[in-house]
Amino acid sequence: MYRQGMKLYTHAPSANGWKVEVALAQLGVPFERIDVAIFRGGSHTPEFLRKNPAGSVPVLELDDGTCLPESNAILWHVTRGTWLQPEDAAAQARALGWLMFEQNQIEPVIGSARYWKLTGRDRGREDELRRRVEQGARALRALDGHLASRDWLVGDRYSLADIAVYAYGHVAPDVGIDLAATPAVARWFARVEAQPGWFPGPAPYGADAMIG
Ligand SMILES: N[C@@H](CCC(=O)N[C@@H](CS)C(=O)NCC(=O)O)C(=O)O
Repeated sequence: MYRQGMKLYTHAPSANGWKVEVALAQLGVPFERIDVAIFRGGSHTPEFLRKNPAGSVPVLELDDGTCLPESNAILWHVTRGTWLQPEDAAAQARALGWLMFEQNQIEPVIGSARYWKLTGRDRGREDELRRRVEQGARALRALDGHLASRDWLVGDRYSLADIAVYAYGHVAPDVGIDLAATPAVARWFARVEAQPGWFPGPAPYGADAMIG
């Protein structure tokens, strides 16, 4: 069974890494977890860059040495053929659409703004921070419209799409986005958190992440 030897290179404060860990936990798939000290250059060593030239976590290394970077690509791979991935082609395309929405409108928007704000990188970037917070609030309003009449992002059950969008979506209050404006999103966060095997994440940033 190829999954027995999987290694996940990650870092606890990364919600991208958390996505993969929670999916593997909910699927009951064993893996070796390797923490990469990304704020001390751990993801830019020659050895790590051979695993992911982009120098970022998470990376999933399969037991044959194949390395898969990009959290949502990893999610897609580990959920293939499982209850966490829709079966029919149109529903799979819808799930992919949400994974792309997350990488366009959530992770580089709410995720980046939160990273700057919580680690002291917001100084000198106040206008850009404000723009990202506004863009993140708009993304959550779009999500709210979708979730107003349904429980889950795709079809009628929890899937990898919910995991991906929740990861950096649910930390929106850290950048001052008020969830009272998006009640359907707030209810959906609670439903995600009630799923068996769910655990809280990401971990708080450590002292090594702070500047200034
Ligand atoms: N689009 C990528 C983003 C990965 C990413 O930005 N990872 C961050 C942690 S959340 C990282 O490793 N940063 C360290 C670096 O880029 O040097 C994904 O979804 O996996």
